[in-house]
Amino acid sequence: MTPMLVLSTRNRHKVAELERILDGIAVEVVSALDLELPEVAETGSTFAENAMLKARAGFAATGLACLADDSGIVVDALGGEPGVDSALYAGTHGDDDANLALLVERMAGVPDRAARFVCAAALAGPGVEHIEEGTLEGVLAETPRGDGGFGYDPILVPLGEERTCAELAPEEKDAISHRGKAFRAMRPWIARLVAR
Ligand code: ITT
Repeated sequence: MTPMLVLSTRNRHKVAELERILDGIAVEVVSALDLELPEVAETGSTFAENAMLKARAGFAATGLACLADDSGIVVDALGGEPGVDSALYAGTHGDDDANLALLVERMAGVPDRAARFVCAAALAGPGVEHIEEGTLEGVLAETPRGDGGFGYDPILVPLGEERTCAELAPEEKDAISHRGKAFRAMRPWIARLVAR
């Protein structure tokens, strides 16, 4: 029987990216949305803490090995904001359009445009807890461009690119993204866990 792995996220965009990034691992992936798991309070002060809170909650609720992602955008000129609060920057959790609009407004005319996407991936399963992190360095465009991806993708231009993340093909984003790096580093841990 194929082992099951729970993705402890309620964000459909993340589920789609993670299914692509984890493709080829011999596990059947189900999401917190599929299982209708309750929302987890993100009370940690770092991406890693919040990712592990979500992974542990998924493992506790299902008894199945569980992967979670906590991620966001860190902007130097804003002292690291919105950071772990990226999903509720403008006040309503997951309102991508309002969050993006607020960041565009706060960064209007600001010369230092350095920013990065950060992702902490957490795995919690029987006798195993592990964290991997990935970042994607870039600069903020003045005006959002592109309709791919989600969240802050239309404003982050990866270093060495002229396009925003929302103008990249999904596979191009996966190859360089914070999420791609963190979850590819997690693959051997997942493989070891399901091989037991
Ligand atoms: P779960 O907690 O259920 O996984 P969430 O959307 O609430 O879903 P987070 O708390 O990790 O997830 O918040 C992540 C926010 O950071 C998300 O709302 C996006 O606005 C932003 N974000 C994360 N990854 C991104 C990416 O690859 N591209 C653009 N924005 C991203």
